[in-house]
Amino acid sequence: MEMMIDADAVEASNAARERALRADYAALGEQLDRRGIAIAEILDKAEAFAVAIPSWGVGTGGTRFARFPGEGEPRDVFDKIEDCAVIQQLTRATPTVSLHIPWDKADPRRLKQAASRFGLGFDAMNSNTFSDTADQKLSYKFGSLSHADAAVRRQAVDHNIECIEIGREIGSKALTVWIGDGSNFPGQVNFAQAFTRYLDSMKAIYAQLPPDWRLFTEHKMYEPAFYSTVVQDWGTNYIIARELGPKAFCLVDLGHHAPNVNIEMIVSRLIQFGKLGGFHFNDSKYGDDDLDAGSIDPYRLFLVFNELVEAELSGVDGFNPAHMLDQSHNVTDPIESLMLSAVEVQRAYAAALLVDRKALAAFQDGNDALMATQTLKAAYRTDVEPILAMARFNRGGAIDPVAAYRASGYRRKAAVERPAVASGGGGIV
Ligand SMILES: [Mn+2]
Repeated sequence: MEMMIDADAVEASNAARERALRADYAALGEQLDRRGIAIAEILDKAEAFAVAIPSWGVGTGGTRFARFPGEGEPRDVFDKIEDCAVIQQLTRATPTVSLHIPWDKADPRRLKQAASRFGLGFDAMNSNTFSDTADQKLSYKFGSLSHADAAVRRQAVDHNIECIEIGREIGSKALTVWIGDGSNFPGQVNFAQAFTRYLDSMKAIYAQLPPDWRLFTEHKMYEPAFYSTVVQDWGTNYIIARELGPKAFCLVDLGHHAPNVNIEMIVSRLIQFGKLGGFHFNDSKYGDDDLDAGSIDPYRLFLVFNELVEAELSGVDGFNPAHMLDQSHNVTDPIESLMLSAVEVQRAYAAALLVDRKALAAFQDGNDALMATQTLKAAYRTDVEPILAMARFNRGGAIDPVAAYRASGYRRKAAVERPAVASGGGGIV
C-alpha cells in the first residue's frame, strides 16, 4: 500500500510521544477500571470507528462573499483522493471518500485505481441538482426534482441515476440527495404541488437503486431558497423515507436546523422508527455554517452519540448509520481541519461509550433529574484522548496527527506540484 507521508516521518513523530501516551493510557485505564469499564473494549470500538471524508472538503471553501484559496489546493478528484489518503494515514479513522458528481466526474476505473493505491474505498455518492454546469441543457434556477417543468425534473432524475451508475462501478452503496429547491417569496410555489412533484421524481430514482443500496435524503430549513425549501425538516424527510420504501433513510446534517433545535431528539425519533440513515457532521453557531465538527458545541455532538450508542448497545434492528463529515474550511488547512474533525467525531463516540447506562436508567426511572444528567456529564468530562491516540498508534497512524502532518511538509510539497488554478470547482458549498 502506498503512503503519501513518509512512514519514517510518522514513526519519528510517534517515537517522541509514545512514552507519554503509554503513561496517560495506563492512568486512564486505571480510572476506568474503578468505574467498571474495561479500557481495551473502548479502544477496540474506537479503532473500528470510521467517518467518511467528503471530496469537496479537502479544497478551501468559501462564503457568498469570497473564497481565499490556500497553497497546494487539489486541482482535480485525483489530487483530492491523495489528500484524503493523508487524512486516513495519520488518523486511521477515515477509510472512505464520498464523491460529488459532477465535480468529481472521471473514468470510474481510474477513480477505483486511485483510491485502491491507498486502500481507500468510496462512501455515498452525492448528486448535484442545485447548480448548473456549462454543458447542461436546462437550468435549475427554479428547482430540479420539484420543478414545474417535467423536462427539468427528468434531467434531474437522469443525473441522479447517472450518479448511481458511477457509484456501482466504484463500489459505493448509497446515494445522497440534497436539493436546493424551494422559494424566495410567499406565494411563489404551491407547497403541496411542489412536494408531489418531488416525491414522483424521487420514486423514479428509487426505482433504479440496486438492491443492496441505500438512498439518503437530507433536509435543510433554508438556503439557497430563503422563504421555503421543499425538504425543510426531519418531519418531511421522514415522510419521504416512508413514501419511498425500505431502502430510503433520512440523513441528518447537523447544520441544517434552526439554532437551538434539539437534534439529538430528532436522532432518537428517527432511530426509533427505523429511518436514521446517517450524518453529515459539522458544527454551527448561527446557520449552516459548516464549521469543524465539535468546534462550537462539543457537548451536542456527544449527546447525538449518546443516542447512537444507546441504539448500538440495545441492538436496534438494522441500525447502521453512515458517518460523513460535511464542512467548509475557509481559514484553516482543510487537511488539518478534517483530521481534527474526524477525531472529534470519534471522541464523541468514545465518550458516549463511557456512559453508565444502568445507572442512567435507574435515575430516569427514579425521577432523579440531577443525577441522570450528571451521569452523562461524568462520561463527557472524561478525557478519552489517550484512547483515541492509542487507536491511531496501534493502526499505524500518528499519535498527534497535526504535528506529524506539519513536520512532513506535505502542504509545501503540494504547493510546488500543484500550481494554483483559477477555480478548483465547487469550493463554495
Ligand atoms: Mn450536508
